[in-house]
Amino acid sequence: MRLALLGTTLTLLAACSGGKTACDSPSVDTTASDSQADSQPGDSGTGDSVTNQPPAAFDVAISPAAPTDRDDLICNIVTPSTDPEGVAITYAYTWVVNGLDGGVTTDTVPAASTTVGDVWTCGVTASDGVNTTEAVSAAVTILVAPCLNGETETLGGASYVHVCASTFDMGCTAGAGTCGPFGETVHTVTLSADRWVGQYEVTQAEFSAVMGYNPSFAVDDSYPVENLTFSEGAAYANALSAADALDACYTCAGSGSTVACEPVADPYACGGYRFLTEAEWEGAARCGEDLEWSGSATADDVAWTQDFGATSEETVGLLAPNACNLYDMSGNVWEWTGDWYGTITTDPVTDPVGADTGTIRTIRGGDWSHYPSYARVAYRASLDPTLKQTMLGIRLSRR
Ligand SMILES: [Ca+2]
Ligand SMILES: [Ca+2]
Repeated sequence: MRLALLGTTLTLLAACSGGKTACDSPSVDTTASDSQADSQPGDSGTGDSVTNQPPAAFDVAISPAAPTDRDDLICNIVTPSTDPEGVAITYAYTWVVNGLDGGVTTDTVPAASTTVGDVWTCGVTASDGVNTTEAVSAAVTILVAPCLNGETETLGGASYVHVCASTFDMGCTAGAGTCGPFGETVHTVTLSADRWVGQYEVTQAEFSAVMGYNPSFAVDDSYPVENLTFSEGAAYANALSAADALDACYTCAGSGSTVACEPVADPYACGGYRFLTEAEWEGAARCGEDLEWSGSATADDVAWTQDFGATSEETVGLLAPNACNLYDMSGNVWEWTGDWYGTITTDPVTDPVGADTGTIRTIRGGDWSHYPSYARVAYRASLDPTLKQTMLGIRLSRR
């Protein structure tokens, strides 16, 4: 009997030799005539000798095995199936996410379709054209991608870049140029959290759209907003926080150009939009490099300064960015930081906040009207926070 079956099988195989289409013919099943105990689930036909066996068992696995939301998911056939009759196997993919149809029918789920916390499995059906055999992968859970310096994200309607937690030397380092007279003491700073930092100085268009007025002296939508007090900038940050239902990082009274704002006690604990601390500003400006200006050892590559002979600030983002994809950290307009200006010592510090109290706040980055030396990453300056300058603007940050 086995011999007879084998003979029948060989006959059918020969009939299939023209290719898959021939084997798919219903006549394959109807030509068999006897009733076999070795009938297999998935065999079509009428309980006959079932010479057409389903594809052999096979294995599939998703790579990477520990994906993040930055990875495509790829369903790999680890051990291919084979068909006992030698018919070419075709595979069909069904992805399941969190127990529901994932809506993907190819071997790849693009990263853009996954979300942190999703649990994905890949089901694959091997077919010989008549019979099918299925394999299901192990489940993978989408993890949070590790911080990547310079990765961009739109927050509050503006472009931000990721600046990852780091430890770096701040102040008068080897690459920091001819150090200024204002306490650029070299010390090691640890910033313990990743942050999103505004890719550009806040523009006049962005500020006026939210605040309803433009305090700037040289008016142009694409220019950085300038000529505003620390508090006017803080009020703008609070407005963005309110729009995104985040913590307010400032306590403010009044409105418009006469608003008065004070920062919350611990800026690092605030979830809303705020100025960078001085250490955060320099860490972002350096972005792991030791260059005199933010992104270059040559000022004119990256910084609008007096070198260009301009009569006002420039459109943001026209020169080269630094390693974190940040533009105009050096030059164009100074930027308010959140710190009271204070003396820096050589002690290593973690998440520093500047002086406890003060009357002047630290500003950073130099501007279009001053020498390039003011735009050095280590250069420290300060201003009474109730004052405003046509060469002083803002850049915001949030966690
Ligand atoms: Ca088969
Ligand atoms: Ca700047």
